[in-house]
Amino acid sequence: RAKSFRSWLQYLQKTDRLAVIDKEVSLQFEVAAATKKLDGIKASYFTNVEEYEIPVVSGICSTREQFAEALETDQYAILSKFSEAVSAPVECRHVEKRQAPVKENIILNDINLDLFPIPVHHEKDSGKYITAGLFIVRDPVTRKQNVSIHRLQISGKDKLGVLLLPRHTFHLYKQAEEAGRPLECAIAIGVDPITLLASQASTPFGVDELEIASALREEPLEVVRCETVDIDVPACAEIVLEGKILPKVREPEGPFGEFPKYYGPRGEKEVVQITGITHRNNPIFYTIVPAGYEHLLLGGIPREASLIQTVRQTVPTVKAVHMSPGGTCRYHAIISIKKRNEGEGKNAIIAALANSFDIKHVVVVDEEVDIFNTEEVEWAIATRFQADKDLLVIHGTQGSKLDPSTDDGYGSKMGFDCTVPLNSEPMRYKRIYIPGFDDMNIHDYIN
Ligand code: FMN
Repeated sequence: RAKSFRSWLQYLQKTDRLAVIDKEVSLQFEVAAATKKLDGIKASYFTNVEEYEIPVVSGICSTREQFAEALETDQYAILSKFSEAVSAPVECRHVEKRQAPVKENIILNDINLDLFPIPVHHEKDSGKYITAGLFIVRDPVTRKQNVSIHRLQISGKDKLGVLLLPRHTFHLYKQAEEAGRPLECAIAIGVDPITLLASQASTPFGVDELEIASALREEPLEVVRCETVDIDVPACAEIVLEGKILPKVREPEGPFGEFPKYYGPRGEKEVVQITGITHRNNPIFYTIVPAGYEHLLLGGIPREASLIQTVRQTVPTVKAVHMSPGGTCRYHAIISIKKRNEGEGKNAIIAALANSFDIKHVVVVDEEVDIFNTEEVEWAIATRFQADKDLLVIHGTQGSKLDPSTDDGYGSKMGFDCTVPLNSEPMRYKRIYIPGFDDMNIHDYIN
């Protein structure tokens, strides 16, 4: 069901989680607004987008349950399944161009991105943005590909502005630029939800996220070589833009409404020159509305998979981790542990802060607290935490540059150890309980 974008849409439709919107909608805010109204409830499929024959889809995975369904597992096993795939990637399978749906239409001349219905999402955005393209580049030395998602501003009919934060794609681009070369890239829009999630894996440099997608899918992902660049892309993608990031060229990009629900600033950014376009017959354009659950969870789940492993190295009894949506699924980590030794709560905080520079606040609770229930977590902070001994503050650290309360990322970190002291006398932290409550069916008592 999650092997291609289209099969996933069919599955959502069959299970009544796809809202087909036939009313004419504007690309300017209206697509984003309707998608946001349905966020976490249904995916949206806009059949009638102003001046376009091509439909727009958004919100294809906006709950944790949907990611679990795509991965054919349950919510609690997502992280272990994801971690296993990251540690054992599987090679993709190359297919002939004639077997690849994405090659049904090939455009090499008169490239014009106006062909596609690309939305403007938020009030102060600088213009139209592609937000859901897998950005694929290749390391010329190892020939391994790297996959991520980057916001892409439409800067001209064949030109995109791109935000490359200092991670793997940026590193490969800098290497190329220092050698005076462009970095070839391909942008695959409309891929299955598993491949989308795999693109967000936190991996060591040199791991190809498409191979992680193959491991997660439990069968090799079919890929096909591009027309104008030496890059392999998912053969079933709806649309592929081929191009190169130009060396020594920077142009204005932004502002753009980002995942923390603030605007990332306008600045001089790298530029992608488009050299070719391929797309399926009757392509569907896919967009992610920034800061929606789809965006947050896509980043959050792979981060959780990496976080639990890091914490486990220090506190083997870690039970669960949660990057909560209120913390943008990036800045807040909530961790439950079975504390066996005094001090392990603080050790878990330190491990979590070391896992990712994005993590800013950590809450550690005992294993019986449901960390996916924010009221339970707040209750643990309210009743199991004293600031003079349970608070850890670290000043002068690097965090997310998109957190407006930092000075370009420079700020502070904090951890709350809300675990109960091991030597506390038994009644002091005993939760109140009404015997029989759990097994009671209230409908046996009311009409
Ligand atoms: N990372 C960026 O550097 N720039 C972006 O504009 C950007 N936009 C994103 C948009 C979405 C919808 C999502 C889900 C993620 C975005 N990211 C962006 C995060 C990267 O795709 C992600 O951190 C990725 O794992 C980086 O991969 P890499 O370390 O292999 O380069």
